Amino acid sequence: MGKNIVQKILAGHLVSGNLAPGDEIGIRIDQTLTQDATGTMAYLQFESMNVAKVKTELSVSYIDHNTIQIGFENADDHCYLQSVAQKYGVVLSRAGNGICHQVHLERFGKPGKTLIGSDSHTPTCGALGMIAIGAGGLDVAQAMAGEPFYLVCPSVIRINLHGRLNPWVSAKDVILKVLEIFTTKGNVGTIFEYGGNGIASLSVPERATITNMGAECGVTTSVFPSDELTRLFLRSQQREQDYTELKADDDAVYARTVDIDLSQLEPLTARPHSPDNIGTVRGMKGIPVNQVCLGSCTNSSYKDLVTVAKILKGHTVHPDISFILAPGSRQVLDNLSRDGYLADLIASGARLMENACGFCIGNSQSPKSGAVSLRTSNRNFLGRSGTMDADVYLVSPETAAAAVITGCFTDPRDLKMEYPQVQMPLDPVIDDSMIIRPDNLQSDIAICRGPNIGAPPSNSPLPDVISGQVTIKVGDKITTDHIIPAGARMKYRSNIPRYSEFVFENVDSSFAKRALALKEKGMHNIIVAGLSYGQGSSREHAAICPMYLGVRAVIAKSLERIHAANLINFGILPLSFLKDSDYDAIDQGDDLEIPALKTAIMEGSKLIVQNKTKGISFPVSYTLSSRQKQMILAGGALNVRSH
Ligand code: MIC
Ligand code: SF4
Repeated sequence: MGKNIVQKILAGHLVSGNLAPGDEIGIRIDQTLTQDATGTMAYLQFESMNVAKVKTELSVSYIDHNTIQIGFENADDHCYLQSVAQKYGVVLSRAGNGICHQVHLERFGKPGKTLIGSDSHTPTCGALGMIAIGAGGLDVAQAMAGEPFYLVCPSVIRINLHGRLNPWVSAKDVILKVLEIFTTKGNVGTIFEYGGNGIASLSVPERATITNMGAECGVTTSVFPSDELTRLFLRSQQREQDYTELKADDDAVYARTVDIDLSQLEPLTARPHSPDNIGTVRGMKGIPVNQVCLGSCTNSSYKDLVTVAKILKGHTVHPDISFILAPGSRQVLDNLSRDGYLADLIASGARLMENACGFCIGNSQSPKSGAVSLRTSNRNFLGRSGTMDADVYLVSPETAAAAVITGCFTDPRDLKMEYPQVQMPLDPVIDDSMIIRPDNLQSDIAICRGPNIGAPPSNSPLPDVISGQVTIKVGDKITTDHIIPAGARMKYRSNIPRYSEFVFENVDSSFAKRALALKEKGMHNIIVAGLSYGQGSSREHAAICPMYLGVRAVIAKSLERIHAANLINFGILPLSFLKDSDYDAIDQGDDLEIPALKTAIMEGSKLIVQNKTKGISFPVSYTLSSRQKQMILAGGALNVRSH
């Protein structure tokens, strides 16, 4: 039986388990990436592992998220990251060099390799034919220490792209179509593998838009074959030597196959407040727009930005619109500038931001109250822009440009203009001077620890009885942005006690105080949730901060992959309801008890939750490998290591 691309790469990296969907496997990791907002915690954890140098082929630390530097905290983090990278053999991409996924695609990703990154959009590099997976910082730290990365062996869904996109329809519309088909829930434990004759017209950065936003579906990753276009891209990056061809065997088998005819697609948008709330741009026609943000790790390649520059040439941004431009990398910005397109964008009235995450994570450019904001980024969760009552729509660069001109939602096909067919440059300017490679000769590097750098968090072993209260009951699709907001709060990422004050801030601002008060009384906090709990980002703070507040269990209808792994890593028990009626019967404030935990978990037998307030009990399920059982019992992965 032939192999698909996923099986080929996983088989070449397998260190434990069998490649049978649903089984836990361990894989060797060739490359890691971290970004600053998750990186400080990852490196603090790495330091506690007492390993002299990273053991991967390549580990890169990016500074791209917290670059606003209001107060000393961000700069303290940057200084820590630079010194720790130098000491442990990690490559550092300095602030100003660009967003991790875009830079990794350009400068480091390699077909056939494995990559894990402490950011949920790490799958972007799947565009190069890698298995690139988002994970919590602790998993990345362990991979840097040379340990395998463990995951549930995914089942592979083949997505066949046929035909060619029509003018004004682009890669963003493809992934929005995929989101319409698969939605943001129910895809845990699967990988999307792309194929079909349609991929021959999609350049690597266009493929990257598609793999990037696969993260919104909750899949483990997405992957394209490595083909002639991959070779051309790598050649343009002056690294043709990194190319290897990678394709599925003709008789490869898939769990499911889905066909998308590219020629049938039209401009689409994800409406507020979820990336799977898909509608046509035509259907939104005429809605007044207040802000347009172009950039993020999803759509800020040279091609994306030149396309917009060409559409906007000779136009001035509509008076009602604030037009924000954040290029994905310094390379993109440099080439835009040398080729004259930056001048065109500035002439049109673009407000040029740093090539960093910026607006996408809500730490700048929050729109006005009640605004309609069109963004080429990947997430439009309620409040993520920093403005609670803003309506954020996700759109392609073409749709964004159309609104910049007209001031309202406009199908770009109605612009009555010839579509600018932009090709990726074959010979862009490459300048790696903002990348610091570790100097192997220096071993006595002092780590820079400003007052914002805390200690790696710790938990106590699992008690035999979880006895406490449902401190919060939430509904479906709770994202990690709900659990622990980023934006202006993100500067406290390295200071757990301070950051923990904001847990569930936008859902129930009294949560942190109530949880801490219960903890001080010796009671445990329990979170009750609906479907797809922990969607979105990989931030392990969505586990660490609740842990700090004394949360010992989450009982949900279902949990998303990265968040469930993060909970286990920090000793919080992820449990699932067996029946929706059991979820319905619980109220916030109910006293719960889960007895005889240790033996039950060791034996893998079922757990019964007693609702003391209601006088009822119900069974819950859990899926823990023997490795994860050890972690849960010890109170987290770091405790297992120290024993
Ligand atoms: C995001 O897009 O939400 C982030 C910010 O990049 C996160 C990481 C983080 O919270 O630091 C992600 O996607 O994992
Ligand atoms: Fe940065 Fe936004 Fe991409 Fe996250 S999704 S890595 S915040 S640009």
